[in-house]
Amino acid sequence: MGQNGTGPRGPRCIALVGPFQSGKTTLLEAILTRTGAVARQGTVDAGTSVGDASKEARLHKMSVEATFATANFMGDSYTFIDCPGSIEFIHDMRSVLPAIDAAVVVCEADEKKVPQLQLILRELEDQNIPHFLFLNKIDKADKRVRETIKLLQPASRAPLLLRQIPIWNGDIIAGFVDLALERAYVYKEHAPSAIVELKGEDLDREKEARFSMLETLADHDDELMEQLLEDIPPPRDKVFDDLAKELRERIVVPVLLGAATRSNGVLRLLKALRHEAPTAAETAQRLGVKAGTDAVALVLKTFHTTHGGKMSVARLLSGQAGDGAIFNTPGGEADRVSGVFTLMGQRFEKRPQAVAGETVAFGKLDHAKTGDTLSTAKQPHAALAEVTPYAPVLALAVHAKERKDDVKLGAAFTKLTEEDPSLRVDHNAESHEVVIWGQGEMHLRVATERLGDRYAVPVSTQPPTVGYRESIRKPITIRGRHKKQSGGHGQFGDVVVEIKPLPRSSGFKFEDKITGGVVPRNYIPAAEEGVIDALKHGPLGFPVVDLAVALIDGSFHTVDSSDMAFRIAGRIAMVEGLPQCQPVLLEPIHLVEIVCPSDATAKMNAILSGRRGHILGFDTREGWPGWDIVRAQMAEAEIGDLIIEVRSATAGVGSFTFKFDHMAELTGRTADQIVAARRAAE
Ligand SMILES: Nc1nc2c(ncn2[C@@H]2O[C@H](COP(=O)(O)OP(=O)(O)OP(=O)(O)O)[C@@H](O)[C@H]2O)c(=O)[nH]1
Ligand SMILES: [Mg+2]
Repeated sequence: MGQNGTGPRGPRCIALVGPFQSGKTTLLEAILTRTGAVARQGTVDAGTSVGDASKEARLHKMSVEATFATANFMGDSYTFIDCPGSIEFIHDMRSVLPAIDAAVVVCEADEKKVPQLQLILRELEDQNIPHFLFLNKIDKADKRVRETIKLLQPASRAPLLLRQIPIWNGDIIAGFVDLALERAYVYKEHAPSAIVELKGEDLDREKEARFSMLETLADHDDELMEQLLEDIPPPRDKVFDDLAKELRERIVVPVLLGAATRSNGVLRLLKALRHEAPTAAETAQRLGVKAGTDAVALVLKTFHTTHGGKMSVARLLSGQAGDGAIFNTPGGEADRVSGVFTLMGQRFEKRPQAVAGETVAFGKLDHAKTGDTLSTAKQPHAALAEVTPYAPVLALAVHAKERKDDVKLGAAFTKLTEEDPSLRVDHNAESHEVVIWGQGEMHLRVATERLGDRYAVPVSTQPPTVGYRESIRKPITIRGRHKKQSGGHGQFGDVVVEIKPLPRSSGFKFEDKITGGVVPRNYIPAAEEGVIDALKHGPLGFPVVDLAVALIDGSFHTVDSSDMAFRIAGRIAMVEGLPQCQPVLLEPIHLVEIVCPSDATAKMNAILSGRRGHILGFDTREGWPGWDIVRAQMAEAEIGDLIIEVRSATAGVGSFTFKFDHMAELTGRTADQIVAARRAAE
């Protein structure tokens, strides 16, 4: 298949990915303008882009979810997916990757963004997705492109293959030479570049750069290697075939240049996608979908729209699906399509049935979730992909500002987590808080904004309650007596208990050591209940753990004793006894593992120490050259907003996981403050 091949190649699906703020949304805008899908190129800064059209994206001037837009280019339909660059919203990118034909990694010549680039390339490498690099913001270039490639190369496992070299006019890049076509172009603002004659010094540089490109290609093509060694100019079609083949096999990462704001380099990018990216049929093959009459689709994103209800954006990988089609979900439910739509950012346009390769929104699939493989066959189709969200790192307790909205809030949470599976909502039975877990500060901010704006439930938030406990350090024996004589029937219960500390994680043990029936058998469970009542809220204000209580003595009254009286007596013994047992605060300690670029490791150590962390050591991160992993034990209270510091010390790429390890005693000023805060809150 050469560059001159014409005729339609079928629908494509291409993701625009890359580090934060590298120009993905701007590039989408340029592509939509170039292909005639929009009349005038909008900008992110003026809030007129198709990509960042949601209220939250406009507000923060950044992409906060995947945006889909379908355009036509040379007779084929292309759906572009503008993915957010921030690691906090990376799940939207990870969810769409399995179904795309190729990705365009938009990046810039910025050393600080190399770890982010590495993170994104790793996702593509792990999922075997062919990808181009689009070196954007070339209008601001202050380095030689070759130097930039050297800077970026460590982020990629496959060699970066320079496909174009710049033509400099003084300090400004005025155009480029396409090394495959051997043609020179000068950039025109918002218009296709003009072909110019390739001559002089540019011609010499072209020869050298082209040779270097061919050498890299020849590493995997013996025939080409021979031609190079024998100085035979390889035919142009052969070069294009090799470029396409090595891209698809992910042997190389072709690099194209451009400036999205000026629409420079966009047409060449589109042509490269047209000629070199795998077709939908090839992608279906990669995913193991057999071509057939049954429709098979992968759900890439779920939206809840105000007017159209639930929309499931899916790529159809085989067959056809129109209004009324019935999809089987992995859960075995039958979902009926109610409307098929083409997407243009926030706009959904009704259209006839979709065919294999197209990316569309299906209306009102009640059960389908993001990540589901849907099929119209009788049996559910094997899952084409499984994308598990990263473990969340930040939590907020959320409640509706007005009580009447509580039910509405529950429904809103369901929709919110359907739209974004990397959010998790937990109900804390102990603190009665609803806690929303997410991937970072901005992620949670956007989630709470959406609750207010999209779902009309204004909420307030606060840091979630830490699971403190308390225990005792000294044993004691104490009597609890409940006696009341009011009118007719009295109440009488009387117990003596021995309270004693137990080792950590022992919980609570109750022992019945009554002899001679001084407390009748039938009242003993009630006395125990009374003890347990008191443990829910110890003298410091927290649940009491790691102690044993033995019932050793007591007395009763034949008429006035009752379960209730003994329960009260049991509680009295504890309420009076516990404060005398040297109560001590316990706090949850977690094992934390931070991953970060190695140059930030020292900073991580400082952050951990500053937060009462106990550093256990650090290692190089396996399979991640240039990254470290730092392990520490850390109090839950200090982990609360740890991610904010970690991200700011690592240009947004550091992260961590944590799991509960043990409860530890906490004394001194910090403990006093926690107890005082608890008292004040009661
Ligand atoms: N000079 C210059 N600026 C650009 C270019 N492309 C984008 N920008 C600017 O870079 C900033 C970020 O652009 P976006 O398109 O929002 O970047 P993004 O990659 O979509 O950002 P996120 O989605 O938030 O990761 C904006 O201020 C753009 O105007 C370019 O080619 N040249
Ligand atoms: Mg964007």
